[in-house]
Amino acid sequence: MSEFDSANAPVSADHLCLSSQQLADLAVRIKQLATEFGFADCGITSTHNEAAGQRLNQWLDLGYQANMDYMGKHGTMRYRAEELMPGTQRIICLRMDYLDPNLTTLSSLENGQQAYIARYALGRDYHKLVRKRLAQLSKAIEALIGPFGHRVFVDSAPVLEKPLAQKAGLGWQGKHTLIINRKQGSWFVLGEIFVDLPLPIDPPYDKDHCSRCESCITVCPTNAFPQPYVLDANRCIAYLTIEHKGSIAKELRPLMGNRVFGCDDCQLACPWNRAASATQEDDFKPRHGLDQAQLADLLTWTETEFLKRTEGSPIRRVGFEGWQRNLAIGLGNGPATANVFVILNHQLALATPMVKEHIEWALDQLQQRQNQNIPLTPVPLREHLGRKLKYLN
Ligand code: B12
Ligand code: SF4
Ligand code: SF4
Repeated sequence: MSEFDSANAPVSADHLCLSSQQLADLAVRIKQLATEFGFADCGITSTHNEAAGQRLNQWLDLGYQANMDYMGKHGTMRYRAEELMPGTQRIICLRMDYLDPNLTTLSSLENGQQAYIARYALGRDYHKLVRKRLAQLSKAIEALIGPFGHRVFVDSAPVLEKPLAQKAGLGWQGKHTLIINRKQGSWFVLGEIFVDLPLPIDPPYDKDHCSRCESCITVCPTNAFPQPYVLDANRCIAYLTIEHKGSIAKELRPLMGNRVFGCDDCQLACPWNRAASATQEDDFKPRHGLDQAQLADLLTWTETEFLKRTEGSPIRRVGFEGWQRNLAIGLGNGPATANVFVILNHQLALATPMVKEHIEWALDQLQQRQNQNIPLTPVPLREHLGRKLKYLN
């Protein structure tokens, strides 16, 4: 029987009976369990997140959330954990790697006939996988100490996950705003368990290793950083291709290239990702050949096919109409082949008015490219990275 094991353990506040030594031992055990459940790192932090909350409010005031109204909807709850889950005393922050380093990445970005899908979205939806593991981890903690108050989150509620992860010691927020681990890069997702246990707190990650580097800002295709450490979602391709509903501004379309779901350029440019760690999860491996898919083939999917092939995938979030819109833009930015003209013209008759407008734009772009030899927009990453690129070619 473990020292935490007590068959009659009461719920919530009575856990305060655990001595500080028992709480310290429990924190160590939780971190071991986190590794066993596939997490790359785990840190524990307090609920205090006011400074990040103030910066969130500034960001919202500037309108950088674009149409993501949910970012401002819950007010202070997003940075005051006790308001989200009364009784919360600590937040256990975790991260899980998702990158398959054997994927061809840069060449996919450069191939105007291929669809580029963000590396996190090629396999199973991380929300499902991480949530399952967080629930298993919580159960394992419960097996040690008996029932306790807790709730798991993975991008699923108003939680400022990145500042919490930084405070829990998982890494620093880079100029591209994502959390980076100095040894393992940034190709991971975050999750949390809010608990009512007064566990010992880990020191925050106070260093910032960005230094004078500005690679992410330089390569961003749409110039989405008004200043370092601040992202304007209105211009971010990840926002446009995943969260944005309706028409995409014409001036941004040529800059999107073949990125049809999410964007990784700022992470690809980051020197701390040169030796990033690989995922241990088969669930993150590409499904349905999505890492090599041709834009034109994807545009021929019917809605039924879309729903079938994106089952359990994060791509579902964009919906069939958004998916078709993104593919039309990708095709408009690619080579003007006879096949592409045929497919776009065929889809024109079937499309909704919003998609139709994007297909017409794509046809116009291709026509112009054919007539006046408008060159394809180059991907600045290759030139930027030069010989520094060791993998993800
Ligand atoms: C909204 C959202 C988006 C939006 C807006 C992104 C953004 N940067 O805010 C869009 C749709 C664009 C997006 C894109 C992506 N996202 Co997203 N997204 C979120 C979400 C839901 C909220 C993020 C948030 O709170 N934004 C609000 C702003 C205010 O927060 P912030 O960027 O941290 O802003 C801080 C800085 O500006 C800082 N600050 C301001 N001035 C200064 C000055 C200095 C000197 C410093 C140090 C800091 C600083 O203060 C602010 C508050 O702390 C989180 C999940 C969650 N619930 O937290 C996932 C999340 C951030 N996304 C994630 C991912 C993976 C992505 C993509 C990589 C997906 C892709 N490949 O397409 C891209 C990356 C784009 C990018 N460079 O950020 C992961 C990040 C994991 C990691 N390693 O950090 C998260 C945590 C989801 C998860 N559970 O794993 N996302
Ligand atoms: S995800 Fe792409 S578009 Fe968004 S900030 Fe990063 S490089 Fe720019
Ligand atoms: S590319 Fe450079 S500036 Fe951007 S996050 Fe990485 S280290 Fe920081």
